[in-house]
Amino acid sequence: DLVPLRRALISVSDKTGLAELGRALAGRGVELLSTGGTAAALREAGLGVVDVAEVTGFPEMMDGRVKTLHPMVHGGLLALRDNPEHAKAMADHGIGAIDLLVVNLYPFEATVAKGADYETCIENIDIGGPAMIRAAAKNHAFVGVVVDTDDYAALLAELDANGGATGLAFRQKLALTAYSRTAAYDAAVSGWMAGALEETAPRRRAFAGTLAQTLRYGENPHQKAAFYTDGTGRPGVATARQWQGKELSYNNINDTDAAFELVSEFLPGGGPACAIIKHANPCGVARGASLKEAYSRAFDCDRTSAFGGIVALNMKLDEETARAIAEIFTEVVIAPGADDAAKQVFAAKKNLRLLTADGLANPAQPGLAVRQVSGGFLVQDKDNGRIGPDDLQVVTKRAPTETEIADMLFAWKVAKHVKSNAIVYVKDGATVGVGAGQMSRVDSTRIAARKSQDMAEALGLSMPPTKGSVVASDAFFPFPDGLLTAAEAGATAVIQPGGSMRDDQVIAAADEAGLAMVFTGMRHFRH
Ligand code: 93A
Repeated sequence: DLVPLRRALISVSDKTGLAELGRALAGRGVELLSTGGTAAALREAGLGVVDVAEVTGFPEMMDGRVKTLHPMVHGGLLALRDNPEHAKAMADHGIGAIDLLVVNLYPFEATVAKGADYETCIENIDIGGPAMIRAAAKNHAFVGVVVDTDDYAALLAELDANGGATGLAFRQKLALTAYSRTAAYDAAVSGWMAGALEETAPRRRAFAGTLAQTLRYGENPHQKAAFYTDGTGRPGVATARQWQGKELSYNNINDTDAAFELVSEFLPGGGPACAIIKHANPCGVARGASLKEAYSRAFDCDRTSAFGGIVALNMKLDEETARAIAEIFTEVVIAPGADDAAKQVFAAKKNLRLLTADGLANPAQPGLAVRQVSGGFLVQDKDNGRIGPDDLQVVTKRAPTETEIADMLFAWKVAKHVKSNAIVYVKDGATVGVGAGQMSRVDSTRIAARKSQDMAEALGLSMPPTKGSVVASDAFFPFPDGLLTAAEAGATAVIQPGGSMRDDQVIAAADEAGLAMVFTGMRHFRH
């Protein structure tokens, strides 16, 4: 199954490593064919190369839309070398076998990420490249196909190990990578068109990702796992730069994403903010006069759970905040930048990973949320619903104060990022109790209050921090019991979607307890 490499077609948009590859192949006696720009770059590197136009007998035409779409190319890629009829067709038409295809595609994803206009995006849809990649991959019994500049070194190693030939197992692996690439490429085009046509996103669109990283394991050590990127290049864990610490795990990536998405709800214009995440749920979120204060206040919500947590900040990490974070074991810190002095503080903490993102995520940006079920995928718009003060409908006799409104909106933003049933108590721009992931809403309400009591004991406070707080519920209270539990814990105001059959009873209970309550008309389930 060894195929000696005699003739290669190279057509690449990303010219990284091209000259070196060309030189290495030429040095092994391989004949090089190339399209315009690639051929020019190879010649510039002093290499001999045959133009594809010479092979096809047609010039590249229509702004390059038609360069390689020709039987002289596709016949050379697709012919079965051991099939007499195929061999005869090659001989009859003077088609030469192509043993290796090296292609990387027009940068469609990067063009979209740059915000290019419709026409420019269309021009960056590669047609000839994917056609050749799919042809070569289909014929991997005889042809090798390389679609990633990172695979050049492996190709050369394979040739060296086999006296200038490639083995079947290697070509099969390349073919798999090749089809993954063309699938992800077309999915990017499909996703872009769905957005450009302003269709409701989940309809008639494909989605796929590009393998970014093989992970050591998945959620548990016996599960294999990998990280795929969607090509949008948005600020977040997928594009962040890691400064130190060992490789992120599956759970780290999941939690870091949750932390960063949550903290991005708090624009820096409103002051510093910090979110601490544990097992994808926030265990503390706060604003502060300084970043360090925001961190300390978030930490004080649930000091026990914050141990081994993930910290996200909405501003550049500074030295004093880094020092405060470094006092306990923290898995990951992510921020839109970090001072040199802050990096210095973490340098001594070998196990702490520091990530810097290129800005914050845009919580209002449309996107997809995908989840797997047996036999399929559930696809929906990302929950980018947001509300402001004008969306609040006061339903109680008492209207909330300005401070209560500010805290309610804060609590509501946090509740959106807490697994349902979500209950979030907030006081003065800091969470003071978070109840997450319970099957009963009243349990979440109790647990959050209980945690606040625990913190009061731990901090030596005379009363639990929920005293004088506001409370947010991600979905309506179906009965008054949850609301009354919150009132007992000391909450003075409630924010919730409303819409229960028993809203009347819940409102009456709120009035009786002297609470102010607002309805948002929007629900934030997160399961
Ligand atoms: O416009 S195309 O879809 N038409 C083609 O026939 C074709 N053949 C190769 N684009 C085509 N390519 C692409 O050109 C390759 O996928 C590669 O990305 C690019 C290399 O062009 P150049 O060598 O001129 O830089």
